[in-house]
Amino acid sequence: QRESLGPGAFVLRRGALPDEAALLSAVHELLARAPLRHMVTPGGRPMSVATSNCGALGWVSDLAGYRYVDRDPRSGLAWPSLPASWLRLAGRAAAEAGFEGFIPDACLINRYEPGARLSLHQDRDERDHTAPIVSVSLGLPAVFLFGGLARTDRATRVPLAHGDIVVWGGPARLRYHGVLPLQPGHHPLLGNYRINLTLRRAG
Ligand code: MD3
Ligand code: FE
Repeated sequence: QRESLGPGAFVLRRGALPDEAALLSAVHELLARAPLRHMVTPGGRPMSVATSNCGALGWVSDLAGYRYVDRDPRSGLAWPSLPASWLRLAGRAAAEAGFEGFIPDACLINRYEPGARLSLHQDRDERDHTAPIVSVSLGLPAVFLFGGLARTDRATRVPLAHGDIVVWGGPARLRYHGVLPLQPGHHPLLGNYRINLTLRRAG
């Protein structure tokens, strides 16, 4: 049931399906407290993906750069806590992929509407790259681009559907990755959106 995407990267297809209702109700509660927003890249362009966070730390981007901060810059309040059930889900998924003892302290919530995309990048703003990242896909399907350690390495395309969990760690942790523009569609629980949760150890 664990499918390898290469060294250190594993998909647990539909692994979050048993928790879909609880995950979505928690997402909606969290987003009421820390609303989605289109962050601006250091180059000054608003991202097509809308973002929020929960956990002790949250990822932000603005004209000054990318970083993790302990407060939502919009409200000045601490980010909402990471739900305990998400910690358990992330720990269980990481362990299934061979990464024991994963305790995330940050979760990015990314929302894609049709046309939204994420260009190839590395996740290197976390302090310790030995911890894996666990991602949970909800709603409309997307095509994930999985590149190499250099930006110019050829990327493979991985379809990700509602409920899929992916764990990236070890030799996969610093591989370039992105998401192709979301195709329009309708999902019974999320309408025309895709939501991706990425659980990380940032601090
Ligand atoms: C592979 N998000 O928020 S999650 C991101 O679907 C991000 O929203 C995408 O990339 C999304 O930074 C992809 C999967 C993911 C996350 C981190 C990775 C894949 C990764 C780090 C290294 C390699
Ligand atoms: Fe990323």
